[in-house]
Amino acid sequence: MADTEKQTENERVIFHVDLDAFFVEVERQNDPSLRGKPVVIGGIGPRGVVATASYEARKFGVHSAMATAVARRLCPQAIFMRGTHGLYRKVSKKFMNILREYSPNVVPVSVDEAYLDMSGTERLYGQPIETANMIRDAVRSELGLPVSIGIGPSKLVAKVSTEHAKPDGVFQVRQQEAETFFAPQSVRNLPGIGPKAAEALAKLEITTLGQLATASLGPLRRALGPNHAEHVQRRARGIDDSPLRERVKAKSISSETTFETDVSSRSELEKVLKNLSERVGTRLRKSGQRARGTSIKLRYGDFTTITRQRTFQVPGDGDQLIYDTAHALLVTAMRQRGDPVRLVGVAVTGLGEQAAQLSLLDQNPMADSNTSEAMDVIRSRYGDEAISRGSR
Ligand code: TTP
Ligand code: MG
Repeated sequence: MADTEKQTENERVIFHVDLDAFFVEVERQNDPSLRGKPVVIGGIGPRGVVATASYEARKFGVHSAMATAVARRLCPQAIFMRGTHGLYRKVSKKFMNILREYSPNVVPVSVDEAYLDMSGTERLYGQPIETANMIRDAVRSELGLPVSIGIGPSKLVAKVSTEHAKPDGVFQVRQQEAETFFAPQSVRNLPGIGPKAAEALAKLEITTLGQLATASLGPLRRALGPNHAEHVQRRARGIDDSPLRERVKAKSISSETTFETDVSSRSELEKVLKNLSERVGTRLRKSGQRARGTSIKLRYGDFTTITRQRTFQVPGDGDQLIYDTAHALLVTAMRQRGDPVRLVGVAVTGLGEQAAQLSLLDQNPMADSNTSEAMDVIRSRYGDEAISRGSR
């Protein structure tokens, strides 16, 4: 007993704070008639993709990254709208500022999500659950938005707890409970396990975190890669020692495609470039950042690789801006060398808050992001796009 208490005392207290159905709830603030109804926000054109859905619409199976056409079939009575991206960014800033009143260690991870280190704040605020409810009340009264908080001894456990807190709740898991709490859950609930990894694990008949935690390492290494297996297995047991601020935010976001057979047709390359630009744009907007420029990467049949980069006049996050710049780079590169291409990649570079602030000077900063929304091609949350630190 004494041991357990001591262990609990030494535990870190991490909050994972995540707004509920963020885009929808912001729209509801503007238009209260949307409350209580199924609402879907995303691209509304034929290729549109759902950015988010209200919990009323989720009951019908609608979710982020689904084709809007499918969402319409599942829930035809829902209200479909493109949303107002500029507003979400402003609300996001206010949200982060509220969180900063409760902890000096706030690490935003996306527009509506942050980790807070609340270790040792009991004297100041009381028990973690009470503190979490104070924060929720503050967000509700200052922004009118519902928010959920997961509490854990690590970022990992806090994040998984949030899924159990939602919507509009709090959920705490202690270190000693973490392994048992994780065991029955699907491997997909472990952050970092995407559809591909889940598929590889399913082939080994591993579908739950409990099975993953006890699987033999040999096959696991083959399925997940030799460097990942042990790390993933520790996480499946609810173990995560990573510091709150792991690394600086991604300075670039990139996505690339390798062709089965080398391509020299300009129109085909343009089509792929457009698709990659949209993917990268979606990730960029979800991260709440703006970019200073775009780069493209071309690998030719003989494996020589070139990259070309161009800075935007004003930092931005719109698909059209990214594509136009990438396209200009492609045209120039093809003029210099018209050989068949094996791989093409697009990246946005120079991401950051500063880029976002600079863009406020722009007279019409939101125009392009709004159009992009209708074009958003949102893959799964842990899709195969690379997020790199901009070393190239
Ligand atoms: P999430 O926090 O993942 O989703 P959510 O806030 O809508 O719902 P909840 O947290 O209650 O599950 O993402 C925050 C916002 O980011 C979301 O409102 C819309 C946007 N988004 C996308 O544009 N594309 C996506 O694929 C995802 C997951 C989110
Ligand atoms: Mg959210």
